[in-house]
Amino acid sequence: MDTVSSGRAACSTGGRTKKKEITKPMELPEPSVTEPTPLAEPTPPAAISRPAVSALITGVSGQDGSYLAEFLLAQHYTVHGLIRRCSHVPTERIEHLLNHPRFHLHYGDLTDPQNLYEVLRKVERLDGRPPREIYNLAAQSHVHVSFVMPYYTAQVDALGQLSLLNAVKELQWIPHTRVYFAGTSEMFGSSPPPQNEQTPFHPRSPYAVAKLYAYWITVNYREAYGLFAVNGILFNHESPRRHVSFVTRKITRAVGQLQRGELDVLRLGNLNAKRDWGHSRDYVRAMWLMLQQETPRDLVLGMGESHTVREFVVKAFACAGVHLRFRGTGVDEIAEDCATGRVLVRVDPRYFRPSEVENLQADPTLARQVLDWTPEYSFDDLVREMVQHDLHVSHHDY
Ligand code: NAP
Ligand code: G4F
Repeated sequence: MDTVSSGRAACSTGGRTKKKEITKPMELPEPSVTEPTPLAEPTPPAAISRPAVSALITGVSGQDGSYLAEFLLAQHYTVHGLIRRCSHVPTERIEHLLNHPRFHLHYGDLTDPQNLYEVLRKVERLDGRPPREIYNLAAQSHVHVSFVMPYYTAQVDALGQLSLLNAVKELQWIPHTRVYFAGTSEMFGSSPPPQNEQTPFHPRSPYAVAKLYAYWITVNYREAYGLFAVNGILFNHESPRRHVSFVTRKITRAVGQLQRGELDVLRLGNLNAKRDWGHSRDYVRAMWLMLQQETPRDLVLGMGESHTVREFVVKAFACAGVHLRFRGTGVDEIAEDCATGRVLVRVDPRYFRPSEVENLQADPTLARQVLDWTPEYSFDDLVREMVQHDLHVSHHDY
């Protein structure tokens, strides 16, 4: 799979460049991270000018977490982010926010319920009240990796949500706090498209099975305890901040690498898989909208159109002025530059999955009605932005 074959560890910090790792370790600004030893004690709640609204984001260092933090800060929220303690502090996507006066990071891990509970208490102490919104975006989010690490994936993606919901309940925050859970179109798995809120689930990976547990435990806490908790069932969304182990960013990064002579050929798995790809910026806005509704409701969010991986490849290369011609079938399929005949893309079975999700296409009718949500980015806009970014930035691997 991508993370392994590129010589990097399978953990989500693995995609970052060596250059960054060997330079002086990045230091988090002291006041922004809660550490085990007492820091300069934060201003007591009574003395601070109370923020109107505060939110906690788990997975704040990820693609969606970083865009959501930006979005909420722009809406004048105080934003608390849960961040993992790694040997390499994973703040590349949120570096520009680290000195923001309303942005606070707390070390934590979804696999540690006690820690999660303590972080929540700390957030309450800092703000003088519970956060109004919690967005649980943290996950082992790579489908292929979930086949290699199914137990770990279940701990983070399934039990992590249980720990979070339970902490909210134990802290008696249910009347005050709304919870968003990052569900996924992967839960539909082999159910034929278009998929909407009525479509039966048929997960095809340990990742999707774990997310399905989290989906149902969220429904259960809503029904059993009256918690305002919702599942966003989101189809694929991408951006220049997407990790390079996902197919879109792998492709757009390769367009730049091939042009700069840093790569010989792009090796991909299933070119026939279809996905409904949108832009992460549009989707984090929808997450927020879901928590602003009068009643909690699980919703499908997607563009309503799907494209094969092959189509994404063609469009991405075309954005860089390279026109491809495909030849052959199955593992012998290749794509060559029409102008030069150079082979630029090959199929590599190492990227095939033990069980695949072949066709995802959202029917987002309900969400568009309920949330009045219209994506600002088209599929073409998305591909263009990602390619432009990767043509000009060779070192930002995230
Ligand atoms: P991502 O870029 O992979 O980010 C995942 C985040 O979770 C990172 O901040 C990561 O921290 C954190 N994390 C991983 N394991 C953790 C743990 N044990 N404890 C605490 N934090 C942990 O994912 P994304 O694309 O932003 O997606 C956000 C969420 O939406 C995920 O739950 C994903 O499964 C779900 N989702 C995504 C899509 C999509 O197309 N993007 C679609 C549907 C659902 P590090 O930085 O330390 O690795
Ligand atoms: O980019 P992908 O790895 O994303 P996938 O599996 O659809 O999962 C993403 O979207 C989900 C929402 O539907 C999220 F829940 C999940 O967290 C993640 O964000 O793969 C997309 C498709 C697959 O069919 C895969 O088999 O592309 C195919 N593919 C073909 N070649 C490849 C490759 N995928 C990857 N990662 N690498 C390849 O070389």
